[in-house]
Amino acid sequence: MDCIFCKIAAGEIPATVVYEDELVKAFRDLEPQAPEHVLIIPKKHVGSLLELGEEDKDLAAHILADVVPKLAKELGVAEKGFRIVCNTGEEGGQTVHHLHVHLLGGRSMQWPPG
Ligand code: DGP
Repeated sequence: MDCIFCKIAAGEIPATVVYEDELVKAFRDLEPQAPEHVLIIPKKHVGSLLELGEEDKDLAAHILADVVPKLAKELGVAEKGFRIVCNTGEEGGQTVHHLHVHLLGGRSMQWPPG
């Protein structure tokens, strides 16, 4: 499968990796939208949130409950606050079809998003 994030997960394409374990990889976004902007991806290919299966519930919980808070603290944005975004589908603004959670921080976020 020709998936850029699968290639990053496999180390075939370079990325600035900030965290990695057996299930996920986190790396800096190529087009940062905030002073801190990292993407957290599952190493296995999951096309989007809509493709998470029953067997992926531990993976989803790991990303949200373990990796996001850990990285927010390590990146120094936990105290002031940060945003996570999971663009899904065309109108959701998803451009890379491998599930990824954006973690953005280091500036004040606006609402509503664009
Ligand atoms: P989304 O619009 O939610 O699908 O966001 C995809 C993000 O992925 C976008 O912010 C740019 C980033 N991105 C795309 N290709 C690469 C890449 O090759 N390396 C890195 N580090 N980020 C990428």
